[in-house]
Amino acid sequence: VCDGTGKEFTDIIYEKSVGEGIAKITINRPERRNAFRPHTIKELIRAFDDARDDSTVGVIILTGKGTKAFCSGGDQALRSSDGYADFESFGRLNVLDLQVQIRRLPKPVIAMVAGYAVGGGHVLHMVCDLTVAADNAVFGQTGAKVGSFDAGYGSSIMSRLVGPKKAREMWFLSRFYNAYEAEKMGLVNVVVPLEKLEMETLKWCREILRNSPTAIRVLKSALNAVDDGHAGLQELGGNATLIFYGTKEANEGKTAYMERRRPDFSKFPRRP
Ligand code: 2NE
Repeated sequence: VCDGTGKEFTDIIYEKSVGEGIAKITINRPERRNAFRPHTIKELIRAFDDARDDSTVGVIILTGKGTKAFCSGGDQALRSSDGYADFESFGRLNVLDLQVQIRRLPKPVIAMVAGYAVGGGHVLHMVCDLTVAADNAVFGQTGAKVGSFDAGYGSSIMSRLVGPKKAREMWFLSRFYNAYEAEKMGLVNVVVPLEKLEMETLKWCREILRNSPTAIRVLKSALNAVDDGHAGLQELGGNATLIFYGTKEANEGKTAYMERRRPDFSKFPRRP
């Protein structure tokens, strides 16, 4: 459980199942219902970076320690006039960077939710590709109650998931919804008994891992492309380039350049 720099994580647990292709990242602040501080987010970003770069990893699980909470959002005790501040004299909203990282990560990220997924913790589960919920899960946005909001992905992705009316209800009323209500609203993929949560999540991981990694990579970027605008197209376009580089046609261009000759693309078809 190291971060690759030899330092142990304090706010998260990072595990990889050797030979299976699954990485599991657990927010480890159960005494605060897994509320995050800037340091927690920095560790999460490092772990997600590692899971992205590790070609043996095909699926990533994001979860919270214990059964009481997935994540209760930003640690309100550390909220300052310019974000959340822990060991620094200025505040940060670095959870927004983490949201973008999860969204652009070319591998599926599954939120495994037991207990509360509220506030910024609710947004984190929404930016994950899939959500497997325990029957004790509770979902909601508390922003309007505690004087906060997420006007980025927290609003736009929610509106896509549950529709514009329900999204307004969630944000304006700050209600909590149980797992079955969340499933009905389209917020989660499946609800299972708490004791089966991990087993069911692993089953979903293994089903994904049986499938083509490139197909999944392109599909993830395609499913996000319209909503993510230029950044979404760039992600999708990057995948086209990645695949094109593996063709003889692309290789002819590079080889010709290296051999200081004119490229000969005449043998490559101009497909209808
Ligand atoms: C999560 C919830 C509903 C759980 O309730 P319950 O009754 O199960 O537990 P309790 O007693 O409220 O919490 C246990 C301990 O965890 C702390 C509590 O203060 C308590 O501490 P002690 O009294 O034992 O010392 N705790 C829980 N959540 C915390 C938090 N977020 N920050 C700091 N301490 C927290 C209930 O605890 C709850 O409603 N929590 C607050 C949820 C919330 O409003 N989150 C912030 C939303 S804003 C946000 O996340 C955000 C954003 O809007 C935009 C950008 C970035 C972040």
